[in-house]
Amino acid sequence: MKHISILLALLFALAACNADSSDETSGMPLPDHESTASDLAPAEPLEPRMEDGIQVVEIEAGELGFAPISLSLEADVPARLVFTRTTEQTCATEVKIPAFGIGPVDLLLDEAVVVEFTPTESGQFAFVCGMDMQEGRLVVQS
Ligand SMILES: [Cu+2]
Repeated sequence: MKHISILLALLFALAACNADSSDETSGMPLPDHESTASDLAPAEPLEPRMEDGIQVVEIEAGELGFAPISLSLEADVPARLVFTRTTEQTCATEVKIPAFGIGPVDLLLDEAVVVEFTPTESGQFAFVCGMDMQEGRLVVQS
């Protein structure tokens, strides 16, 4: 049930974000307006920073889910994802990366939990909470 209220909260947040742009999108043809596409597109995958040859990304598991929700990784380079759960109001008390056989790993409140692996193939892979409901995305490129 928590997922439903989180979803609703997200929808309300999205509706609020879109409210001020409703005037320009109500007309039939979309004006050739540079911000339109990026307003609707999902967030660009976050680039990791390199530390001693390891791609490092910090990921927060908060009330609205994982942040960043999408990150890019280079294939065949070791990756270190540092998860920190910052709320009790989430079911993301575990994380899994099924494509790479990782987890479930416990996410303790306000504790940095390190997940290390080397993505060996390119593609898009999910990292998910223990119940496969909250989800983020790894975009692996070779
Ligand atoms: Cu869940």
